[in-house]
Amino acid sequence: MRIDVITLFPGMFTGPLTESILQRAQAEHLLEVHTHDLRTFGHGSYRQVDDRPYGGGAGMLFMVEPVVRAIEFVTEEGEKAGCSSSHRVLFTPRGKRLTQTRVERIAKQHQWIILLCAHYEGVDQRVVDGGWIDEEVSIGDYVLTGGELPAMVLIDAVARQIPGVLGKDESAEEESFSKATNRKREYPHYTRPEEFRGLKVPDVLLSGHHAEIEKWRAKKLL
Ligand code: 6GU
Repeated sequence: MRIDVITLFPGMFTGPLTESILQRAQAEHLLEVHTHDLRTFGHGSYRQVDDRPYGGGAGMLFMVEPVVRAIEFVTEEGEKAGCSSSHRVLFTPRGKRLTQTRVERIAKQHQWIILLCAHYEGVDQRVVDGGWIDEEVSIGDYVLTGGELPAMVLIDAVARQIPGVLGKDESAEEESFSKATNRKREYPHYTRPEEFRGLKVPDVLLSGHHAEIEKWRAKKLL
C-alpha cells in the first residue's frame, strides 16, 4: 500500500513511522509512506498557504490553489510510480467518525491513499466541492490543532490490516472492534505470575477447559 501525506509539518510523522510495526512494514515493502510539505506549493516568496475567511470570523483557512496543486502533484508522482485511482482523505473535525469498520473498508478497497492534513479553521470548501476529496474523516468529538495526529492514527490502523504486517502472534482477526468479537471491546487478559500482591488470575483461565474459557471471554466482551 502507498500512502502520501500532504502536511505543513512533515517532521511530525518521523517518530511514528520509524518505530515498531510501522517501521517494519516499510522495511518489508508492505507499506510505503511519502510525506509532502504543503508549504512547497504556497504563493509568493513567503510560500503562503493560508488566508482569512470570507465573511469574517476567527482563524485562517488553507487556500484552494496550493492544496489543489499539492494534490495534483502527488497524484502525478504516484501515477509515475505505477499507482492508480487514489483514495483522497481530508482530516477535519467536520468529517465522519473513523471507526474500525471504516478502517477495514479503506484498507480492503484501496492500494493508494492520499491524506490531507487540515490546519487552522480548515480548508476552502472548494477543495471538497471541486471533487478533489473522496472522504472527510474525524477521529472523535474533540478538537486537535491539526490533522497530523488523525492522519497518523489512520496510517497505523490501516497498516495493521495489510496482510503480513502483523506477525501471527498479533492477529487482527479476534480483537477489540473486530467482526469476530461482534465489534465489541475485547475480554481482559492476564499473564504470569498467577498471583501478584494478592491479585489472582481468574481460575477458569488456568483450568485448561477451552469451552469454559470461551464462555468466560464471551461474557466479558463489552
Ligand atoms: Cl481530523 N482534525 C482536527 N483538527 N481535530 C480533530 C480531528 C481532525 N478529529 C478529531 N478532532
